[in-house]
Amino acid sequence: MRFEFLPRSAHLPAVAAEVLLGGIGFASCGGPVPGLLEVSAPALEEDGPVLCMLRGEGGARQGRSGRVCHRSGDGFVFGRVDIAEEEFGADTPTRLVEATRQAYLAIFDCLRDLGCSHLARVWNYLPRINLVEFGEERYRRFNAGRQLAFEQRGRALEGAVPAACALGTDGTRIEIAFLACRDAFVPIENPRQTSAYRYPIEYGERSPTFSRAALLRCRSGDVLMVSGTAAIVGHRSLHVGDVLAQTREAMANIAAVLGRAGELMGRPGMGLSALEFTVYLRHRTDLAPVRRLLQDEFGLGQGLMFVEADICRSELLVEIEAYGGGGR
Ligand code: 3EB
Repeated sequence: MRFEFLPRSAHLPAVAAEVLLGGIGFASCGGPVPGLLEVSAPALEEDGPVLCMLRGEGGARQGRSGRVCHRSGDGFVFGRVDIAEEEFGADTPTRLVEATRQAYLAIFDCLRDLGCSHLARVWNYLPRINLVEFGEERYRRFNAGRQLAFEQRGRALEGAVPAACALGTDGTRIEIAFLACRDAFVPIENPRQTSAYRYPIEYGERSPTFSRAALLRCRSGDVLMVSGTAAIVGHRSLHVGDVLAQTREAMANIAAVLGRAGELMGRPGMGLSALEFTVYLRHRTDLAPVRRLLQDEFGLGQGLMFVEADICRSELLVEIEAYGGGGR
């Protein structure tokens, strides 16, 4: 199994007919394709990748469990769920909490039905993530709903929690995709960062339930999924207002996660050049300078996908996630 980035020009239905387990497509990726979560955030480069695709090792079976559409095969499930908050009535301080909680309960119930209980990676996209409503930022209410669902299904709130990302969109629905596995994965934390599940209360009553990376043991080789990573050291945001310094700090965080993954596996970890990166930018005008920095200072060129999206703290301008391994 492996992740693969594809450009707009790829013939998606043909790709899907092969061994596509699932994927995340950014507007406008040319879908709809079975298994694909189409996210209401635009990919920024006309000739660059628009799709983060997960290629399986065998045929995939497709199904539905409640609100969740899923494709499964070979001990893995990729699924997606989207929910309109309006389904939960008039807007109140708890409506987003409830919508998020229901989305996650649907995921957990789907995993129980499929006998694939280890939730390894979640992609979270949320309309107007930084908007303060009823005196609290929407991201924090999202965190409350997410953590409540983990708690109510008796799941761990620390340790073996999924790698994740959480971004803001201009869309109208909460859009979530996930990857789960039959066998346990290796959760990885970052020695430079406070674990998100232990962030102090100043970041919200219920902390974000995610790990810094997840390592999957696959037949074709280990697959590493690095969570959305920003310029946070300890629990504080650094370099406010400076997108280039934030990009360098985020890359230093990813390098630290790679180092930690290597330590846990007892051998040299993957290098940055073995990864593909999705770079979320709050402002599309930052695309050229950030791309240049990643090229000049980190030697990256291929395997970069840029997406315009809001980051989950209003002072953060960039968030970077990465995928690697899995063989061909
Ligand atoms: C952070 O490190 C930055 O809420 O699922 C990164 C990855 C971030 C995942 C999430 C949030 C999430 O806190 C934001």
